[in-house]
Amino acid sequence: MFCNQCEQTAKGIGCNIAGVCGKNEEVADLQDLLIHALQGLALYAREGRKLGIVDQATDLFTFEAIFSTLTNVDFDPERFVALIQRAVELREAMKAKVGIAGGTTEFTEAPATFIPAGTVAELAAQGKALNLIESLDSDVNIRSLKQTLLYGLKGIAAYADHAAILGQTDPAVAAFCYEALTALLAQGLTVEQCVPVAMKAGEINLKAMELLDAGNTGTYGHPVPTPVPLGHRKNKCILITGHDLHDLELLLQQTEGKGIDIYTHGEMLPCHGYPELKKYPHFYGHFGTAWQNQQKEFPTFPGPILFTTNCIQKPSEVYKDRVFTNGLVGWPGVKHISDKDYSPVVAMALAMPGFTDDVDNGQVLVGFGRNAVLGVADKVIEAVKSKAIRHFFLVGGCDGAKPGRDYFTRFVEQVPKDCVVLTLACGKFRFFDKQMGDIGGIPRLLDVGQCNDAYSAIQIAVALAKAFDCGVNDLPLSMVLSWYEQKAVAILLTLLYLGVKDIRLGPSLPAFITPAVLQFLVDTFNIKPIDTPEADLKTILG
Ligand code: FSO
Ligand code: SF4
Repeated sequence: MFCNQCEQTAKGIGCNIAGVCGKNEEVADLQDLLIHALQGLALYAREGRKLGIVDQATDLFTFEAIFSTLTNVDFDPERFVALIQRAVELREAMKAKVGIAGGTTEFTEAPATFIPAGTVAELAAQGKALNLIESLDSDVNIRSLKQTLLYGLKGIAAYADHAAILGQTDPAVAAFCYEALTALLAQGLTVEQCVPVAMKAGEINLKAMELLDAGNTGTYGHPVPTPVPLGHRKNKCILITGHDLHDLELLLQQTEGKGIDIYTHGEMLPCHGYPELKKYPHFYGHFGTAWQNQQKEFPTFPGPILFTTNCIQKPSEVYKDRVFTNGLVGWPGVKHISDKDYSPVVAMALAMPGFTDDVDNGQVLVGFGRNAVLGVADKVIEAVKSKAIRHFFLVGGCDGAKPGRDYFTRFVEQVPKDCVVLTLACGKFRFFDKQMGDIGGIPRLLDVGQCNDAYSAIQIAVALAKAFDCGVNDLPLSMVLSWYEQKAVAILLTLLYLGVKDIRLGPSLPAFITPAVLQFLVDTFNIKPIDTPEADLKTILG
């Protein structure tokens, strides 16, 4: 195996024996084989597009299959076997349609004719033989750019899948997925050919995030500022984690009137701000912090835990029998719900003690999506003009286990009192419960939402730039971003596509970025690695 798609990759180079995330060699090889199989499907689907053949089921499968290979989503080999076989079935079905329509069906690329082996071990051997990453290109810089595209694609697929679940699709997103998967097969590309495809990935990701925003706000309303208890109350309980709002809604409906409180974990925290979710009286509070602390935090939760999407870590024996996976998430030996019927989760919650006392641990405020922030735009603009607000910082992105991530806590702690911090994604847990006060009624810490709500943050920046009649880069706004997995790569590509400059990135730079590619990013976008909070604040604020 060789995998370096996430920030915690072994030795900052690559996982080649087993994943730091818990992914074993077999699963890594199967994931590579799935990408290969999808490239075969993509060759025909791209051809089909030219002939007006669009198959929504194939598009959705492609999103799901790519999303399954994203960090911390699915660790179950059996599920990858099924996905590989399905990719080949869909490839053959698309090939037949393209043939009937008079299109090209003779492709010489290996994925076009790939035949999956019969057993899991044989399939893993097929995946291993691919040397997927090395085979992208013999030139390390082209390989680096292609990896950037592949990982950005994984993020796009995740957002597109979330949006599709809420009925929001755009055929252009799947069309790009096919373009990108086949572009990865092309040999001998130049930097000049690779960079526009990566920028296009940023553009398409913006589209995918816009669809997801429309799905979330269209279905559940625009988030409104909402206090969320961090303690608990005496009652039976279920913990829900991941990112999926639809799964949460179904769980709320299926637990209504049953004497069970629902608590969010990790990236589900911002869900408390959505009117159509917060209306349920048993949607109570938030438990724990970011994904990397689940092994430490889950043992003390006295109820079952439902995973909707990433990030799952190897469950310890202490709480493994209380974990349920759902949707694309999988861990071998963990109960999986494939039909959205959460009655086994409900039954377990009722059989368990639940919380037996009331504990007040304070509260945090969520719900500052674009609608809420721009609803007070006049106040914000006035505060900037009167110099009551000197600067905005967007401090967000993924959390993770690396020690260097305390940079983000220290950064926010040192942000001067006349500045406002916007945050999103699980990186916020480094400082989410800090009492930062307000500036003339505007809270100094504004939670925009999940990583999935990066679109909202972008819209806030664009609206402010319009109000001040300047570009986003001219605003008193600095982005200090933390990355961990591939949705963050997609968001970064979107910010670069939008021409955002001077982004600070940490805690370390992606292992798949070569020095030459980094130099290109520095020269073109002035991206910089984080330094110390003191030095960065000094540079930014002059
Ligand atoms: Fe965090 Fe995990 Fe949301 Fe990522 S939960 S790390 S960017 O998957 O998705 O922010
Ligand atoms: Fe390693 Fe990250 Fe890949 Fe897991 S996803 S194998 S930790 S690089």
